[in-house]
Amino acid sequence: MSLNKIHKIIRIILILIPIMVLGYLVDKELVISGKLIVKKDFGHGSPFILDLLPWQRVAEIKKDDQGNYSQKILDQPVYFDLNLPQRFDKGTAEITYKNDSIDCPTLFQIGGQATPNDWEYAMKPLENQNLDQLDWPRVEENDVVLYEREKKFNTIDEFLNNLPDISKIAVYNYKLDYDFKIPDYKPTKGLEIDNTIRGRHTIYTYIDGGEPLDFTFTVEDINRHVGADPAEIAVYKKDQRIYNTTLPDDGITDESGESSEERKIRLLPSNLTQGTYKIEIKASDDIFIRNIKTKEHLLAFAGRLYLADNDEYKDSLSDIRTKPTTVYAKGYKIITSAAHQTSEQTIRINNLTEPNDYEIELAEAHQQYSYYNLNPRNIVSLYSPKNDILIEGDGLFSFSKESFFNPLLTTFRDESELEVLGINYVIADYQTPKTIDGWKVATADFDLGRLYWRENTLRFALSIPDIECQDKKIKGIKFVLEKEPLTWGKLWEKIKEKL
Ligand SMILES: [Ca+2]
Repeated sequence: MSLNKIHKIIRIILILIPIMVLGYLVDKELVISGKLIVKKDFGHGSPFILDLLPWQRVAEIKKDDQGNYSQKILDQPVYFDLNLPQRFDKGTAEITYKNDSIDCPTLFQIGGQATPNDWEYAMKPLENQNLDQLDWPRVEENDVVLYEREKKFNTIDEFLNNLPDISKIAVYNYKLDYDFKIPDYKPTKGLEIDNTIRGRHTIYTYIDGGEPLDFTFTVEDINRHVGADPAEIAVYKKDQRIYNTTLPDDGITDESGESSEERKIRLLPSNLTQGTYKIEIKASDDIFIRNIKTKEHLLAFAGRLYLADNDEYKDSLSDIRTKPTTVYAKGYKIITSAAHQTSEQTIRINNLTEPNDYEIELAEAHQQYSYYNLNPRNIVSLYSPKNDILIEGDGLFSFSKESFFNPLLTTFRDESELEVLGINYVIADYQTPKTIDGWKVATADFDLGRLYWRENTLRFALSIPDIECQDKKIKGIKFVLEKEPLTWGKLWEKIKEKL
């Protein structure tokens, strides 16, 4: 080879290197293929998947005899950030972990933060041993599994097209499209709730074809906390938002504790068809709903009910009532807590005549006290002498037996409950984790467009509700991220943006 030729080759190489480096950097930034895989093992840091937080809830990272690094979770939930060069449309999370010394069936979930509120996560199952242990005949298609007490359907479609009575179906991580109808429903003159409730609530109601959906909320803002307190009320049919209205802040944004005049907000969407409607009230704890008047007579609060008729608020609300309240509740777990020291009290479940009737002493404010309903088919009464308590749970609450109704599907929890509830079918979007070299590998898919992005960062939570009775170590976190691949035209636009 002549010297000239060698010079030429060197020159070409010298030109190619910066082009390749530039290409690599551009691809890293723009992800031209549309696909990016990021991983964290616990032996090394990752620029994409940050450490588990808060540090108090995780042990030190340890290396085992096989050279695997892992981190034990001491308390839950723990969080981590996924820090990406840009936004993606879809993501599959893959968690590699071990369950050691388990004394309870494990439930392990991952959630993506879904709104700016740091408590709102879209949760997906990683492992549910209660479901893994269900030994009914099953039909599996793609990621969906249908369990049948007695074999009847051969495909998922056959089941969906011939849907049995929804009271016989339990769902798990599955959105079942169904219409809840009350066959003998008759409109009445409506109802009025003259109890004060505080902050955000979700209400279910029911109308027939000719009946209007008509609600009037009387609202007061007690201005205990700094900031504006708008109240947004939205109406949903199935998951579709069909109406919303906002009551702006009362104009007082300091924490004077001075309440403004009562204001009314009316909800009257038109042209609605028969069925169940969900009313979501988004408001801070400064917002007190003093009264609800409606043309409907079925009205159930879901998940949360904050009773507020207590002297605690008499400086702000001179006409606050302090009469005891009875709430009717259905659900497996009912959690109560006193909001202040002055409202520490003893709650009564039912009349104390049956073995499952109960008294719950709310001995300490803010502490949660749980009641487990052994027969979740039954409605229990919950008597609060002083109010100013937060009632939470997986079920529904109402202020009278007559207004109670349950339009919701049963969520699968464990097999023992299925018999009591008369459930014959369980449908789930779920896959049992694989076991590889003694470690479990579980995946969950996310529609990243539905999660809350801060710049190019997403936050995830790992939830293990029964952490006390198990020992869980995480060895790896991986994400497969996807978006539309970049075409040459789009690529040029992106490059121009960067220039
Ligand atoms: Ca205000």
